[in-house]
Amino acid sequence: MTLAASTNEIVLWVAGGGVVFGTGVVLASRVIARRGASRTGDTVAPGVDVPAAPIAEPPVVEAPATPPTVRDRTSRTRGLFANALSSIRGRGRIDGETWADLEELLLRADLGVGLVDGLIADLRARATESPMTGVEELIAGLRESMTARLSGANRSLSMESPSGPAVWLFVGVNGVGKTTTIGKVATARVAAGASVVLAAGDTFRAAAAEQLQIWAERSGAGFVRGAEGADPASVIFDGIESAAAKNADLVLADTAGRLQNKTNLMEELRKVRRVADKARGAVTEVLLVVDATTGQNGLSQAREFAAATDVTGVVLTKLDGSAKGGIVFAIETELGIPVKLVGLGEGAHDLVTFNPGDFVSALFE
Ligand SMILES: Nc1nc2c(ncn2[C@@H]2O[C@H](COP(=O)(O)OP(=O)(O)OP(=O)(O)O)[C@@H](O)[C@H]2O)c(=O)[nH]1
Ligand SMILES: [Mg+2]
Repeated sequence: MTLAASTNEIVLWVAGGGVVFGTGVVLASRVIARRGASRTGDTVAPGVDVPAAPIAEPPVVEAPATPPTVRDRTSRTRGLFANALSSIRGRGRIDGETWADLEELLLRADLGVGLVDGLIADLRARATESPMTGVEELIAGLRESMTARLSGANRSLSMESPSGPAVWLFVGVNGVGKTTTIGKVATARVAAGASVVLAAGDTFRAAAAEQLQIWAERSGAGFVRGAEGADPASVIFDGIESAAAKNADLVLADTAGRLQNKTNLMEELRKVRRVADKARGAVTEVLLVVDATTGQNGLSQAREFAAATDVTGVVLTKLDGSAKGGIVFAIETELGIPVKLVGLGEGAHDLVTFNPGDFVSALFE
């Protein structure tokens, strides 16, 4: 038996044991991974003995008196901007180094080469058209161009289902924060008076359903799960049917993390979507969850997911721990998918609607 400890929980691996909940203690069984029921294309070979993933019990965080803000929680990206802008201001005049500093700042914040080139070219064109009086004008110009790149997107989340509950499907690669985001969305929607059901469509990862169940209990949402290894599409279908029978407003469907380059798993997602549409409800959002700390890597994942499914919006998680907040600009301008929600921490209330004005001011002020 091995004992592992993390900041939020203690995890005990016990041979052949069941799952037991205690105060901050989760016991998870060691499992034989997917004997005979393995998903081809996944990284785990059939019949290989691997430890079950620990149940990622979400930390209990008291509801804050005021909701978290992007400004409070994005200190790493803001720090990057503050340092670069202060050294540009310190030099006082626009010269070759100024342009190089700006370019470096934008690249380090992970806006991506294409977008950075575009922004710098815009600024240079402006400077040529009417010579800039000083660095403040240059910085203001950059801020304006960046704001413009995020304007006009429709960031609303639709609950318009002609009959039955609206269904929001959460997709993305492993560990990006899909289940946690569902917990946060459930918390907010239940508090706003909606009747919400969580459907445990991640039937692959051991303990995934238990993790979602904890969120359902904490948020006051209903919960539907299937057997481990069951077809995710049928579990989500059952979840929608059960929600429809209870006149619920919203189903939040979890899915297993998957690599975007595994075509069979992407096909499985399409099937989930088809089957969900056949149930007594309507898929009104397919939300791609992207981890902001992965920067440009997250962008290429987003590109593949968008090609495989009709993604309606992005949830950008872990912006609180990332210096790569510029990925917001890259996702929107290069993929044309609106960032709708932003994750600012691990707690139930650490999710906000993305507001470009607030975000850009947080970077520049
Ligand atoms: N700091 C921070 N941590 C987050 C955020 N969102 C999720 N996490 C953490 O990221 C880790 C993974 O979250 P999960 O919700 O389990 O991710 P997932 O995408 O469901 O993972 P799989 O189901 O394994 O694919 C957990 O430790 C979460 O607490 C966020 O916005 N900020
Ligand atoms: Mg999950």
